[in-house]
Amino acid sequence: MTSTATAHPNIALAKYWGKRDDALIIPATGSLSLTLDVFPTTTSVTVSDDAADAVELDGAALAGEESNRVRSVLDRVRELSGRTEKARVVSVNTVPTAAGLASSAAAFAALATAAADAFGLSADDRMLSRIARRGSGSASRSIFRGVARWNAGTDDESSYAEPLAWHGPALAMVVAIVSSKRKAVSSRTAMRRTVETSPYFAAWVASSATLLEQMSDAVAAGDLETVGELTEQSALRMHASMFGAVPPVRYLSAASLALFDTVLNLRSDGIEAYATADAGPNVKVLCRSDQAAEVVAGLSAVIPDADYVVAHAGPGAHIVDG
Ligand code: 2P0
Repeated sequence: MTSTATAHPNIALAKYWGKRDDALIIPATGSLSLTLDVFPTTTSVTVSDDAADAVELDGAALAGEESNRVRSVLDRVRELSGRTEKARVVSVNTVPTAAGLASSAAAFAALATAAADAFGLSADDRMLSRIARRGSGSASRSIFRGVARWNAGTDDESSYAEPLAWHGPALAMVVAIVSSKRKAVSSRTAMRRTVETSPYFAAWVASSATLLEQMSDAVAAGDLETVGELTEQSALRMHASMFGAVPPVRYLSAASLALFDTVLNLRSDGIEAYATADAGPNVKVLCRSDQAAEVVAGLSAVIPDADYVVAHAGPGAHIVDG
């Protein structure tokens, strides 16, 4: 039995950074994101009689830490379905892996969806979100289309994402790619270092709780200006918490900061644009769909050597075969 699923990356507007439980991936903060319509990952899971799970990513066999994360999702699906067979997993990414473009979110959302189907587990979206979370925290949000909120929770059952309705202007995310290089420090390592060594981590956690509620209210009101301003605050506070780690974690480059500056200038010219950045130097700019072309023009005039990709709100994870 083979099942194939596709999922898309999501970009957090209110960031997840730091865990309270490393094994179950229970986050220290809730988060809120937009699932995009670009860079999907497609994953097939075949139940097999093999002695071990086999995982292939973009044509190469996966071993070590990354295959352990795949196995933790498969183990959870086996546990919930009461089955013991192994699986063959074949995954194809369309985004540069590990460059801060959320490839793991799409990958683990697709894996959870395909694996549950292959093992005959009837899982609703909340359960799929919890299963995807075991592979990568941010994957809990890519189960859902458009805007989603991951409630931090306190245990496996209470830590899941859910969709939020958005009745504001149609949203776009301009992705400014300044580097597609694999990051030097994985987000998992960087998060742990921030939790363990940054004196700013406690302030990050405390301020995130308030910001998440403010952002959820602004989403319910369709208020892009407030969502956007909070998006920038969340990103910069998250990076500030990493700057305080020992040794410091610095994903933002000079080009990233130039993009943040340019976005601020676009705003003073009346374009609703708000910058965010994740575990890498690439910058994502939240804006109205009907202003995305102006945002690209404004950014590329100042930073011509970045690549720009316009994304819109995209679909949730779904099965693509029968
Ligand atoms: C996010 N990031 O909310 C944050 C913002 C990066 C910066 O979630 O350890 O791959 O697998 O749970 O989800 C990237 O980290 O980390 C991430 P794990 P994940 O999107």
